[in-house]
Amino acid sequence: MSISKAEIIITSPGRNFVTLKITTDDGFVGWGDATLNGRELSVASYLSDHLASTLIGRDENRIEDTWQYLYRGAYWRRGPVTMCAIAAVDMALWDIKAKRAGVPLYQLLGGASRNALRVYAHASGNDYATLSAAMRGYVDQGYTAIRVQTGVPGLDTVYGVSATAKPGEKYDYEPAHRAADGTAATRPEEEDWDTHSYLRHVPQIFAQVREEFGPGLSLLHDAHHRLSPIEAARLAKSLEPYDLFWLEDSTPAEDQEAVRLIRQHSTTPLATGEVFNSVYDYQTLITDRLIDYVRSSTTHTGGITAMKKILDFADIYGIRSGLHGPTDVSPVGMAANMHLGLAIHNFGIQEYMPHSDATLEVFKTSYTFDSGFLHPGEAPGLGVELDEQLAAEHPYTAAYLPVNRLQDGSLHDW
Ligand code: GCO
Ligand code: MG
Repeated sequence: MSISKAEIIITSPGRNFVTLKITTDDGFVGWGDATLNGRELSVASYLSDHLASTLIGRDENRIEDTWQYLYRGAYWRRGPVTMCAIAAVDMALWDIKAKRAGVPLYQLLGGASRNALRVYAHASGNDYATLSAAMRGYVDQGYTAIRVQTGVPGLDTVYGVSATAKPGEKYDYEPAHRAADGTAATRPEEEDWDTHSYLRHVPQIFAQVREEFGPGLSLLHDAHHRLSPIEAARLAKSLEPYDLFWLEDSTPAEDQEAVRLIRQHSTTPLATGEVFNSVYDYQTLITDRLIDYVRSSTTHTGGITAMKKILDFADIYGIRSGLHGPTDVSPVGMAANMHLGLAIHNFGIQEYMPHSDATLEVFKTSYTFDSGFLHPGEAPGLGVELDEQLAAEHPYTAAYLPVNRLQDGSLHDW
């Protein structure tokens, strides 16, 4: 049995997704997520111009060897584009292997270690009343963990805050931006940022949240790489009274040593890694126990094969998973996260931003959500099938994540 076709499908049901379809010579089909938000076509080109032809004729059962061939064999290795492309191949091959065996993928990863995956939702508001109503909506749906993002007085747009979402409603607070009329964007939008106002405001919001929602609810917060090490340390320290589940990505991701400073000053649990793409990005963070949760997704980190190795490495140090699950990870990538999360012992929590209805018409999923818990379902393989005809009705439309500027006009991390 070998790979006979490798096709790349680009579709935009509400937002852009790149999906790899691998077909075997006896007709099995596997799907892999290759979506890199705002840089989608680079991965599509990597796959179609450089990888697809090398896959034809390969034994589809040799997943580890194929991974090594694409990673070690490339010479120019790592980086988000390469690792997303490898991830898609890896996911598709696992999908095929499990379909051929007739079992849901988690069975091949060791079987279920738990009944379902505890998830966290995203709540946000420009003011406290809006945030609190959004949180209430999630609590009513059974969520026990909520990410809290707030507007900041004096700033127009702040990362993670929905301008339009109603409580409990599905929303994409940050689809990569398009032109106002929905047509292709030519450049990113610009947002503004002021660290001092943010650091002053956020602890006040968490004080109100704890006061209203009590001690039991797990609260998370994402600083989205915007702080210097000492600012991040101060934020982590000032949030200690509110007992966070985690503080995410407070400093720019390249600098693993920056996290040491935060750790020295605070016992607030730390999560990082959504922009990482290799185990080496975690090496110091894990061995020196500088983080508590691994935040990558299978899509951006070389697939299930690579992510499982990172999580096994983390497990030795008592570090858990908190896999990245925004809407720019496609339903295929989310399913990969879920099967892995169900199987590993050191699962922590899964991020869950439900995809839009338009997305879920194109990607038919078999996973289920019930009272704050997700399950990947029992369909053979990953349990997601792409409707190619429908996908073709949603052509790629250029879109970019925003950039951030300080009040003096200089560029800041978004
Ligand atoms: C998160 C993330 C995302 C990213 C997005 C960028 O914690 O879910 O920060 O929302 O901003 O994946 O493409
Ligand atoms: Mg994040």
